Amino acid sequence: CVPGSNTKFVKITHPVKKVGWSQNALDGAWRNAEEQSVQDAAKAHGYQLLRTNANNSDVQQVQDIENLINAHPDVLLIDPHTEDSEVKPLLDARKQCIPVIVVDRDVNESQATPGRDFATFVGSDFQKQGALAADALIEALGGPNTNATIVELTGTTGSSPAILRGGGFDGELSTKAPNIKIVAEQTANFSRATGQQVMATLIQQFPNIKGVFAHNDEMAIGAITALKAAGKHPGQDIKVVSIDGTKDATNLVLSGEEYAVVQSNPRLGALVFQTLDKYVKGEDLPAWVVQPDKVFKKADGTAAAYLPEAF
Ligand code: GYE
Repeated sequence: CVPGSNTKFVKITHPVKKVGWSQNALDGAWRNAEEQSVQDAAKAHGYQLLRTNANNSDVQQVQDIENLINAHPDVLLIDPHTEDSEVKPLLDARKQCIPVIVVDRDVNESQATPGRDFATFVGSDFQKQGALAADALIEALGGPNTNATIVELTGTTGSSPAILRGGGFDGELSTKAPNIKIVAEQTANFSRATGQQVMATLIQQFPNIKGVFAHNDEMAIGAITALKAAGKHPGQDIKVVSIDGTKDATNLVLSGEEYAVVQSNPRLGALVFQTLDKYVKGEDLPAWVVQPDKVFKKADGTAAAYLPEAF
């Protein structure tokens, strides 16, 4: 690879010592657990980790990645805030012969291709998570023939988990239970406080809804607070399902206020560094290294069994 030559695929031929890591935010249990697992895995491998935190800002993350490129790491790990915004600095890394592994959130693969522009994507199947959440909510509401209205609290607009969880959920719902209608889809930026605010407004507008799907646990927890403040009884008159598997949400499943939590395992570090090792050895990588996830409910004992390892 010759820097500036626009080489299509960067193979590293020297041992890895310095790893750049661009984190999109550190704003809650999920991201803290992910961050910890990346740091632990880097340490276990004896790598130096150059860390940045973009605080949910695309402008900041683009700058962070450019700064990391200037520090000449042997490899760069990027967890992009949104699908499109970090494509440009990712391609800049490639031009500087620095291989990139995309972690957790994907980039828009019509603009950057795994195996050519970056080594691979390591992360969960967000679309499947969305479909699993729909299956759980359908079950909670009484099955495929149920007539009901629900609302969807979406994650950060333009982020791969928000796009794919939304698509997976909406597709599964409309095919499996066409009479359960989504009356509002509104973003709450993966945030508990925003989830509470948005739900407080939605429950006034749509007092007869029977279900809530939140793209992450934090928003569901905020929504449950708002629903109770509005006189609703989550778990009884309104069923709530969300994604992540935090300790707080798993406890709400056990207390009955949430019906189910779909896992999105944040502990990606070990898998990322295993993948990096394979890459350094010259092994062919798949375009996507999938992190498998489960569903946690109260009735079947899965939530109680999972709780000790929740984050
Ligand atoms: O669901 C959310 C966090 O990218 C899958 O980011 C991750 C999401 C996670 O803010 O809680």
